[in-house]
Order: sequence, then C-alpha cells, then structure tokens
Amino acid sequence: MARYWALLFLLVPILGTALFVVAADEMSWPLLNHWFPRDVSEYGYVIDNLFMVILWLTGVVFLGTELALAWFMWKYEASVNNEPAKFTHGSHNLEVIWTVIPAATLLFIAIYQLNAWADTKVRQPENPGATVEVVGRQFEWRLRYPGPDGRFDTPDDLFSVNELHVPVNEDILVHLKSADVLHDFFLPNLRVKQDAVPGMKINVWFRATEQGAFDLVCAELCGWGHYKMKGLLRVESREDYQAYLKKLATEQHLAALPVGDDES
Ligand SMILES: [Cu+2]
Repeated sequence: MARYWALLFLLVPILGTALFVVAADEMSWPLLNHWFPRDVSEYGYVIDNLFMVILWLTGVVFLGTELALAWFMWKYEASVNNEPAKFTHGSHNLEVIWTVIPAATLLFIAIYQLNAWADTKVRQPENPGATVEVVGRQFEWRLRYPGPDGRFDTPDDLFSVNELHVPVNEDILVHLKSADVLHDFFLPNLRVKQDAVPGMKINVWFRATEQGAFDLVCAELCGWGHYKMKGLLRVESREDYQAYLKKLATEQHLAALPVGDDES
C-alpha cells in the first residue's frame, strides 16, 4: 500500500519527459508549442545547439536521479521491508566519482561553448550596417540613432521610443545602457539577451535574416511596471530603414523642442 508513494514519485520523470516532448512537437500539438520562438538571426542556431546539448546532459541526469529516487522508495519501503537499516560512513571512491564526473562535464561545456561565446560576445562586427543606442529606463526603451553624420551626441541625432528599426542582413551594433535600474535587453527571435547595467555601456550585436516585426522585451524584473516594458523590433529593407530615419528627422526638426531628449 505504502509503495504507492514510489509510484507517485515515478510520475515526476514520466510526466516531465512527456511535457517536454509535447512542447517540442509543434506538428502534433500546435496549441502546446511552447518551445523556442522562430529563429531569425545569423547566430541563433549556435545558441539553440548549445541549449540542446545542455538540455540533453541535464535531462539524462534528471531522469537518472528521479528513477533512482523512485526505485529506492519502492525497494526500501519500511512497511514491507523487515531488514534493519545499515549505517555507513560514506565511500571515498563514490565521493571522488561524483565530484570528478560533474567537474569534467562542466569543463566540457566550458570548452564546447567557447565559439558560441566568441561569436556573440567577443567578435564585435568591425563595420556594422547600423548603430543604435538603446537606453532602458522604467519603463520603456529609449532609442537613439546617430543621424546622417554617423556620430552620437551631435545635433542631428534621432530619437524614438520602444520601436527599434534595423535593416535586414546587416550587422547591427547596439550600445546598451540603463538610465536607472538593471534592465535586460531581450530579442527572443534573435536569441539576444543582455543585461543593461546602470553606469555601463555594453555593446551587443546581431544580424537579422528575415524582415518582420518581432518582440523587444525586458527580461529583468525592474519594478512595478516591468510588465509593460515591451517594445517592437522592426526588421526591414535598407530602403525602408532609410525612409524611417528620414521620417524621424523631419518630425524632430519640425518639433519646437527636441523629442525624447535623454536625461541619462
Ligand atoms: Cu526593465
């Protein structure tokens, strides 16, 4: 009777695995497709591959430990097991084994992901097609383009809020800042996620391979209005991008006051 507990705990690995399979299988279960959003970036597959490698590693360990737990609960259930408990003082060999295996696994992941890290965090594009400054503040994204002269902090800088336009198939360089607290610049479809830290300018880059409108969200719980810190990434042709900048320039030069003048 009491062995039902072992069966109950056995449901954890079974249901856990089933949920992952269902969530990943968008063909059979389109409504339950909670896996990754569509990847529209040059390096997205690198991040996804790394994620899958780590998921398989941790998945196997998860199944192993959960199955062992259920098995021990079944085998050593007190009401059906009359043998007295045996106490030991541990095993030196076991300690060595379960220290060395995780250490080796972590070392493997560290080496395996070196290229992904380099591509997304170290090898900054030398001649980006567009540069934009993104400032997170409670609770919006403030955007600034350098304008025709290609330089920031000049009178022709262009400003907008929450709607980031970038040209397709070009390297985009983002100068990421925060005006108040920690925010997190997250472009799920481009697999780009970077904290915005007060007092720092952090460079982020990506290359979108498809035109369209995608989410730009804050992935850091940054205050009461965090939920509404939602912007839009519009990936468009170079012509449309230029036209957008021109429109911003016209609007801002018509305005009596500089639009979106940044306090940061
Ligand atoms: Cu935020």
